[in-house]
Amino acid sequence: MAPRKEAKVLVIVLAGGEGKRLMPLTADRAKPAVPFGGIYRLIDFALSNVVNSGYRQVVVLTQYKSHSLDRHITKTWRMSTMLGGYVAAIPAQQRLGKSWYVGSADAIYQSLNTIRDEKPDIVAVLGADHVYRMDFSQMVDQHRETGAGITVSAIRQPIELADQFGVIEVDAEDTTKIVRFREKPTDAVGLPDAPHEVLASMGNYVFDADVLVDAVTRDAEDENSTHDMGGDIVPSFVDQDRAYVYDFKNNAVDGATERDRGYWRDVGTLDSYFDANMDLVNINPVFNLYNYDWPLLTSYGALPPAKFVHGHHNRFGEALNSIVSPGSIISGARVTGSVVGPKVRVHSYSEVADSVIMDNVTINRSCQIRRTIIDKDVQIPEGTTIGFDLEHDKARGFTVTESGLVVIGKGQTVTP
Ligand code: ADQ
Repeated sequence: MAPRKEAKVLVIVLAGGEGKRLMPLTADRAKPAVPFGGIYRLIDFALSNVVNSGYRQVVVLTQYKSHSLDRHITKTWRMSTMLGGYVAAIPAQQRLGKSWYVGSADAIYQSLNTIRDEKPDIVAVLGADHVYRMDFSQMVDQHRETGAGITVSAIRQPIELADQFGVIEVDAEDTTKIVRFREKPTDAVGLPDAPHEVLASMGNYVFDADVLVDAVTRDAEDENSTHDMGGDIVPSFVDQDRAYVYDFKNNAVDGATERDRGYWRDVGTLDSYFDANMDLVNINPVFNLYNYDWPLLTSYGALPPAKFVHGHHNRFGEALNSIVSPGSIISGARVTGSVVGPKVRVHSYSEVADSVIMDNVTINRSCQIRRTIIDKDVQIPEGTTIGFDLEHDKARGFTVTESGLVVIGKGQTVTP
């Protein structure tokens, strides 16, 4: 048999998410631009997966507070131009007529000129705010083999989270076929072999290009539609019996270990965002940043290496079970179980535990900080305690989650 022609794949990354539940981290940036793991932004995971999957034609649809996202994409991802492709950010204003779009299907509809210009065979539509490694070419291969109208990638999730996801029910005989898809149901039923789990859509879809063009064009003309990929487009393919599922557990990226295979986190809330950061500093991490066979690409400028300094009165500057980014200096202070971003200073007699500290934060002397997320450009004055007296933390204007996590917004003024 002659080998099948390689499909020409265009990737559309949906990066317009507002991320309300991540406030204050999304106060002045889109959710895909939220820093993660010290030197990354959330969108870097999706884009690294795209590039590592061998795809080079990528458009990123942005809208909400997209300034820092656009800047990051331009700075980090222009190298793909050198690889004979492009990663282009298209803000909502540059698309058809309207200055703002309604739902994710409308975003694609307004960008159809890109598909017409590129003439791809296949379009992969991907979310931009999950932490994972995935080889999309394996999903595209399955799509082409089954002849599906749409292929949706899916992973099992606890049933309590069903109302945050598109929930998939498959045919009992042919488990790749979707028989029902409901967006964020509040009455989901567990899986036959696992009553406490549901099969959740990961928000990644593969289409034949002409099928996608047709689907979003019809959807745009439908006055009853909310113009949402999960809410409208996927169910319309299920109704036509043309929707298939790609099971993420079959995906294998180069260099994956038994332990981090199948890792995928939706970081939609402050607690899940924090937990996913903590996954990185686990002694035996469930998400392995050090897999150089499937590199995670990003950009943080020309910064010097992190430094650990012997501070006052024989205090060692140290970080244990932590990751520390370039440009940071820990001097006579102790950091444990934490993710430390670039250009952070931690001064003598301070202790930081189980926290996420972003770029350019200064923690002055004799501070005690635990279970706290500190966004960029915050100055912590000498002798400040955070994360111990949560009422006091609230009174100072910090966000405190139900689980007792403290969050300080970008540039927020902190009093001791
Ligand atoms: P949600 O993430 O809640 O659920 P949505 O808010 O539409 O759905 O976000 C999906 C992606 O599109 C995100 O990457 C987001 O940044 C982006 N986005 C949102 N609105 C956009 C817009 N108007 N224009 C451009 N981009 C936009 C989705 C699916 C569920 C699935 C979960 C998995 O709808 O079925 O289970 O993702 O997390």
